[in-house]
Amino acid sequence: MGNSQATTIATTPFADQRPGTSGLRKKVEVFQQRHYLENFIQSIFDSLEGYQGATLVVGGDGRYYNREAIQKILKIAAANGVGRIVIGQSGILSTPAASALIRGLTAFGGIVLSASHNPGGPHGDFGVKYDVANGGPAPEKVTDAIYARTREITSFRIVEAPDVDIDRLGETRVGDMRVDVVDSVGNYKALMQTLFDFDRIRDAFRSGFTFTFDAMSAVTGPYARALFEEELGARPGSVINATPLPDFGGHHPDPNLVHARHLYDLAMSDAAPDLCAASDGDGDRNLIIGRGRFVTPSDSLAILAANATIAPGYRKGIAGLARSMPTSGAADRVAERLGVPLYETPTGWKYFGNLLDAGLVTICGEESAGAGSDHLREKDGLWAVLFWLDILAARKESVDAIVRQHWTTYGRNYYSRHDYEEVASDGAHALIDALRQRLPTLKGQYLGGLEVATADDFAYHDPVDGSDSQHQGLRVIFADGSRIVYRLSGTGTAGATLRVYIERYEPDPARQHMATEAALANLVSLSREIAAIERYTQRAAPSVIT
Ligand code: VG1
Ligand code: CO
Repeated sequence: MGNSQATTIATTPFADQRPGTSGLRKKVEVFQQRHYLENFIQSIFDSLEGYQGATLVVGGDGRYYNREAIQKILKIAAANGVGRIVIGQSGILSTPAASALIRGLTAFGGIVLSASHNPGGPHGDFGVKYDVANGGPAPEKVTDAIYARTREITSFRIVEAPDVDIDRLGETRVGDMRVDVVDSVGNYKALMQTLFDFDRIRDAFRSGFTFTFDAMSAVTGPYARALFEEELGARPGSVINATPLPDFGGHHPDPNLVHARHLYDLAMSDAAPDLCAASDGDGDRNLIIGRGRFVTPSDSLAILAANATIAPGYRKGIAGLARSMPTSGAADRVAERLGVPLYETPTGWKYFGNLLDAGLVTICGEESAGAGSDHLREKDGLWAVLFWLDILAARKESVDAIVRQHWTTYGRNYYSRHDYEEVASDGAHALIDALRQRLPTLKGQYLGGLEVATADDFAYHDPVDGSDSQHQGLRVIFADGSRIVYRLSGTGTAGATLRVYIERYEPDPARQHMATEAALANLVSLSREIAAIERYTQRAAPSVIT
């Protein structure tokens, strides 16, 4: 094969390379250890078959260590006989743009470098995720195989070659492998154009629709500028924090009410634009806030689904909906009314891939600010924002009016997630173990005046490939449909993060306008009592509420 300059380097395994909810995420310092990245990349190749001579896509969210990692990956890929690598210019590809590129090129797969919404910089986080040929995150059986390989690896292969100039567009070579540096934005923009009515959105901006998009100094800046300002005519300056920075300006590129507080404040102020939106470090999440109205991600998913046929790409209707288990049941009511199936999957986008590939679902989403459709196999932040823009342009109503009308029709799912971040890992696991033990005894009990209808440890059976995934979150479901869900995060890099998801359904329009905090107060205190959170975590209150 074309790897004449390849050398084999002896190495020893690292014990901590198990991919989590979305790839391997660790502190930058961990990735900088000698051979740490090399081992993981070689383990990916060792677990795959058929990539010799094939095309792979590589890119990342531009965070610190992105460039170094790409140079190493190029040399390891060349040594392993990859035929061609397509890289986003300067090594930048948003997670959805990488997915679009893999699909557009019918590539073998891709390596995406990101730790998403986690902070960046020399002391921040880094991550590596392998995407398969459908453009989606590798399924569990692949990530399990990669992890198994990392436990046994004894050597990796690498070519000695000069670094590639990844800032210059065009073709070059590493050893015998072809490398194409491509425009990161063009291909993605073309895909969006097939889904939404750009003329209609352009008209809305021309008629004075106002919009602020916060790229949070992360990967979506160049995409957002090209789409919203240059293509669709949003006022220059509508996209803020548009330059991707390796440390995201020292902030968490997490579009939620804590880390994008300034956007929330703007949306609630007298100077509020019609729509405020944001995305995360790697561009797959979205935040939607109308003037005076924050839209919970679970509601946003339901509203997009209910209005889907407005957008040209979905005019024919949707085949089905999918949501992760902790996501609220708002989408279920839309599915019911549309007469289409609703699939409930474990947390993480990798579980949607099979359903999308099989044509069983068209739109899917997660409570963690992720939504997407069968146009890709990743969640897609800018897609969600464009979808909202298209709906707003067509309906000519405010975000607030659309949300309220949705609740009147379908009922409101009050919803909140409480995160207890970076608690001691032992305590967090003990909490989950203890609650899991008690689940069978909870059914039929009255807690805080509410009867427990079911309490279980969520497991998922994939209807397409027949695989089973166990222990995907503990659910306490009450007779009135309220729910408390507990699970441990699979994306953190320090200690453990306990996520508690709290939900209550309110069908009565007269009672749909309470503050979420008040509407959920009883369930929130129950959530702490049931799991004895303070006893196990030494935390009386969560660190982040979204
Ligand atoms: C979190 C979210 C999950 C999401 C995942 C990756 O995982 O809860 O819904 O799919 O992040 O999103 P966890 O295991 O920490 O709860 V991203 O934008 O970080 O790639
Ligand atoms: Co992300």
